[in-house]
Amino acid sequence: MSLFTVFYGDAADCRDRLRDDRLLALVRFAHPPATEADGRICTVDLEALGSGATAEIWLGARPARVAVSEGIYHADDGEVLFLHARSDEYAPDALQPLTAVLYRRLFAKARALGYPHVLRVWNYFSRINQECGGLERYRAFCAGRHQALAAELAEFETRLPAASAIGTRAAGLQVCALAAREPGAQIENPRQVSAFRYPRQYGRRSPSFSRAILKSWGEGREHLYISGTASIVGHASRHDDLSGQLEETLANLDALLAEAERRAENPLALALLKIYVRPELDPAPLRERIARTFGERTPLLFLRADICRRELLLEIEGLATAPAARHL
Ligand code: 3EB
Repeated sequence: MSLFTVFYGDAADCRDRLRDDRLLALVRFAHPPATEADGRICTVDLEALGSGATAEIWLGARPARVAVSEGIYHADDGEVLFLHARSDEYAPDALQPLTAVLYRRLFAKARALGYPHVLRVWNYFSRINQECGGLERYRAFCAGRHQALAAELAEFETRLPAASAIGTRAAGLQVCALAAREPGAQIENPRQVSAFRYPRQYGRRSPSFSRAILKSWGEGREHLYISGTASIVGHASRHDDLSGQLEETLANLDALLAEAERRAENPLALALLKIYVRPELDPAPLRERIARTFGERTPLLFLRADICRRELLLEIEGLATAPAARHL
């Protein structure tokens, strides 16, 4: 049985993609963002760097059921559900309640559609490191997310989705998510303290996410959704230079993949990597080093973005797949 796929492409070809009735979503990275009439296009206000890849395409295994209801875009192919929503910010210091409400709405929608298990969430909002009303906006976001997930999840610590939380320039909170009918399995990184157990120095409410989610879609089809991974060992940020942070991040990805392989039915291989780099930095050395590590065959998407801890310069997320889940 075939499975939905996700791959990188050029947003300039999106007209062709939109003719495909299996399209679940086309996540376009562009600064400044253009407004799109087609709900399947989700524009994220981040500048893509370099060679061609400016969009992430989610393609169902069969024709998608697509709708917008109660302000939430959703598309499913019977097996997987993609959700997308955004909330305007009515005040810069109200990110906590805004996040809590948007998360509750997303989870309620996923549940109502028959996909109660949220596997993976992408969070985008502006001024991520800025203090507003005495609280850094990333921490306000974490507090709101914690509040919602504590209410939504019966087994909070073991059922957290994989996630990324990224700073954009556009105002408003934007959330994309992937959900399934049956749960995935939590994978934590042996080199890192679980984010949901970070000590209080990183915020009153710890970041509620799993390092990765290993999802078996049956018949040997497995996906590993890898959360944003950065130069953190234990709970502390390491290195103040880009290349030092990159090496540590690669070691973290290695350890996480090894941990997942122990739990997977099949060998996993990296299928996609997305690299978020601080806007003021030159990503060229990163590209070389990453291509050297993973081979020219792993598609890479570089984005200029802010990272959730002030001192972090880059963050890498990705998807790894088992052979049966590959058909491209
Ligand atoms: C970290 O490991 C780095 O708050 O959703 C990475 C991935 C990070 C997701 C999130 C934060 C998040 O703590 C930052």
